[in-house]
Amino acid sequence: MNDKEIAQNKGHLHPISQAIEDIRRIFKEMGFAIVEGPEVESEFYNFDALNFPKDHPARDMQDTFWIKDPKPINSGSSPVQQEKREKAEKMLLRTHTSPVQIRYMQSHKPPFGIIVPGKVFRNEATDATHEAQFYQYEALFVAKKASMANLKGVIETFFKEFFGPDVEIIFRPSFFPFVEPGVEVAMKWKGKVLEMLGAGMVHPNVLKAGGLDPEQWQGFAFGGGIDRLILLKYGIDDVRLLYSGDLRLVDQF
Ligand code: YSA
Repeated sequence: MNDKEIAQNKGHLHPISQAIEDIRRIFKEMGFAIVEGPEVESEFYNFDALNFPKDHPARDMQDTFWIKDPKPINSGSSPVQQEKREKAEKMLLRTHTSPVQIRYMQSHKPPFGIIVPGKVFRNEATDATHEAQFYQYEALFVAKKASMANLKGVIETFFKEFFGPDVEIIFRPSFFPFVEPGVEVAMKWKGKVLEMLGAGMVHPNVLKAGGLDPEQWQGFAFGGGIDRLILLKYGIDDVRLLYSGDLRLVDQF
């Protein structure tokens, strides 16, 4: 067997796993802890606790994979038990990694900074920049004082470490119910502007849902697409190729 054949047979990490390793390393160096959360989530953590109004379009069947026929959590039939059961039974495949923000705040005392890489799911049509199952990385920082300047600094440091010092990123205003103010970060890609992440200062209602007093604590958060980081870093044309199992793509990494 020649050297090339030996190298080919050795195997290696998939580019998504490599990107997750890079993300973990870069944020660890900035002092963030690596955290995970469940992929099957409750409507409460995925939407309610994140300040999504009841009628927000993101809750539509088109965006969310709801879990069918969940098992009853108790068998009582009083109105209170029925209401509890209905609330508890609405389960889904998480549409973003943001529910881990609430879970972490509920079980940890600030100050803290966490990074959550993980799989998410959306019931939507796929194209070159959209998959129905893809990866996000979520960051949450909570302390007595936190500012948009801190948020911008952390995001810029991450992009420079991931892409190299000359990377160009665009900050522009955006809206997410769980932050105020909200921004997004985009990059130029194939003559278009491609959204890379959503971010902002944690909304007081979200701090409250996490059991924290917004008079005492401030925070910033962001959540970005890992697949899109890979598209731009390696010049891949279509996110769907990452899930195709085609070794001609995977073996290039
Ligand atoms: C916003 C503010 C915060 O304080 C914290 C997090 C966020 C992000 C929010 N949770 C969210 O999911 N926003 S998003 O729907 O715009 O997705 C975030 C990123 O995921 C996008 O910028 C994009 O990079 C990626 N993404 C979204 N849908 C995708 C996708 N990547 C591949 N396929 C899809 N279908």
